[in-house]
Amino acid sequence: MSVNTNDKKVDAKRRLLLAGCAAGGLGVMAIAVAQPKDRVIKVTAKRFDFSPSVIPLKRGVPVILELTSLDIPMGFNAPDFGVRADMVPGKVAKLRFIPDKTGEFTFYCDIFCGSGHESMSGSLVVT
Ligand SMILES: [Cu+2]
Repeated sequence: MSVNTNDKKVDAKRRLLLAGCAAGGLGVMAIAVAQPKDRVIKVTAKRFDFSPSVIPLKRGVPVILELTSLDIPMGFNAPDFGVRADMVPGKVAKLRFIPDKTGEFTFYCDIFCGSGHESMSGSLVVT
């Protein structure tokens, strides 16, 4: 008889343990859902500027830049984040990265596109 009651106590403890594990599992799922999603920002180039020329980003939040040119082939180069891509009319280049530092960082055209090329730049503002 006494063995039976002990068994019941053990069962109750097991149930508590299982409930705790289930709750813990839910917690993990909630964290997974809360992961930052990729932000998509379209950037177009034309002689001799980028639109937008100032791109606000969040540190740690992955971003995908969708890059295209409206007239002639250009380049997009953001050396502070080690990324670059060609911007070709009629095509969209995707550049994904995660800003890992805050501040203002220059990006610029790195394909010679005419006499205004030297001043063709913009900034990534990471907060
Ligand atoms: Cu250029």
